[in-house]
Amino acid sequence: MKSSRVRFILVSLTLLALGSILLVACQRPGTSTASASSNSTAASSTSTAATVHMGDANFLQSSVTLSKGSTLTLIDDAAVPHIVQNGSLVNGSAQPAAETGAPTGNVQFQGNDSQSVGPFNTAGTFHLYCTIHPNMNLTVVVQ
Ligand SMILES: [Cu+2]
Repeated sequence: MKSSRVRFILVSLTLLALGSILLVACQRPGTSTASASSNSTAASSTSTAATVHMGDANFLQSSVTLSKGSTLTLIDDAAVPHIVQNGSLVNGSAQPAAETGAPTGNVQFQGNDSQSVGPFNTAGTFHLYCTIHPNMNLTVVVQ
């Protein structure tokens, strides 16, 4: 009687242990993805909803990192218009570009407004500039 009871307890414990191992194994893909994306958030401020502010004649940061498929929100903090498009300014002269995966066309700001740009569905490095202001460049890194 006693030995069969001990055996029953041992079998139950083994099943419990196996069950919890299986649970951990099943959760592993989700947990590792979450920790990977939070790591990159800490390292380079990767986000699914990145935001860059603009001042009187500049972007308030020179580069932003987005995760693939996400949209960039540009916020005009000044009462000044901006016209943002693909390309860059080199020594104040406009070099329009047509980078594959970059947004096409102008994104226009009247002042104290915001627009979303994208989505950026291709990984890579893209360049945006303002056609009004002579040194207003933004590098967009999509990962
Ligand atoms: Cu501008």
